[in-house]
Amino acid sequence: MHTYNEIMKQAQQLDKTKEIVQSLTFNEDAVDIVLFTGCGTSFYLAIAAARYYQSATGEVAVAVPASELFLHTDTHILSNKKYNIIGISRSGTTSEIILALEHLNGSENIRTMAVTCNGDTPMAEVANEVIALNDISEKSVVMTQSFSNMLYALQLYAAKISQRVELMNQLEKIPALVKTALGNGEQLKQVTEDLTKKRFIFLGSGAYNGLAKEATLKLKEMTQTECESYSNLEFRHGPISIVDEATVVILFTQKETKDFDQALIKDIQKLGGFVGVIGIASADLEADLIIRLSEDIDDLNRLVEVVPYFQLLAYQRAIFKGYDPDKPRNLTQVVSL
Ligand code: F1P
Repeated sequence: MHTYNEIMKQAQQLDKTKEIVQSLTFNEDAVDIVLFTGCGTSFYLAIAAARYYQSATGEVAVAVPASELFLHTDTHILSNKKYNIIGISRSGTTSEIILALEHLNGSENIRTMAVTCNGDTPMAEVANEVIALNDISEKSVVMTQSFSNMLYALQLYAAKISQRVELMNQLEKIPALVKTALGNGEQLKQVTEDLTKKRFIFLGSGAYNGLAKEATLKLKEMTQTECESYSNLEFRHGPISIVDEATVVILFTQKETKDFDQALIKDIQKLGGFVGVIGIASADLEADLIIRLSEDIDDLNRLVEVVPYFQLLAYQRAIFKGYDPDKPRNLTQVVSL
């Protein structure tokens, strides 16, 4: 059971990741835009990391799928701006990420960084800087601890660049919080073991939108369930029409969404949908399932604490339905063009 072991051992890896990032020195020369890129899970990670980076440092940060950078370069890259392009890839060998970095390398306005679980790859070779988490060698096809660890590494990187000690202090709590989260999988069983539920929707805004997208991918990869993700309040603008008794909506809440959560939950429940909430939630919030997280840490710093919940949701659902999470359908560990 590689997938299960890799999920359950991610807290220990986070401690190692912290040491690695803390031991590195980074190029801090100013750029106009920090662009995060990757494919699949690594692209969803890029979305969360970009939102975190911009909020932490006050610098402009965007996320673009790696293939877009060589297919539609002018759509994404301005020749008169300076970029730090941060490529994310567990394997460091995915075709599109290498093509993208090779395509952009050489321009005097662009410097690159690779964030990977393998520092001995063409991707790491091509980049100007590298964060290599070499201890993570996932056997599983689906990305689990590589996702949480590369996201954590990029949060620590942003905190370092910003020189904001309070961010670093909060991020240091993450390995312990993830350990606790990994012990809370039981709470998900009323969803994972209910086969009348056929459709899953994950709602997350800001940096949590990247997590919502990654949650859909985990469930798709491990259970082939059709699922969707939206920014929380976007859901009412059309997609809500698909809600019925077979629909589960998992809502990632944050301080900023608090005033809007209850009405959204009620609107979904009125249509027969089941709503699970993960995050800070006031004592009077009503939903079908609430996984209440402590307020000791800001929502943006706690991103990685939320990850085990949706990974375990996908894993438990796969096991309950009789699928083997180690052998996801139609997938390979590395995609080559
Ligand atoms: C990215 C990725 C994964 C996906 C599958 C194929 O790989 O697309 O998101 O789950 O396993 O590879 P990488 O570039 O991060 O190695």
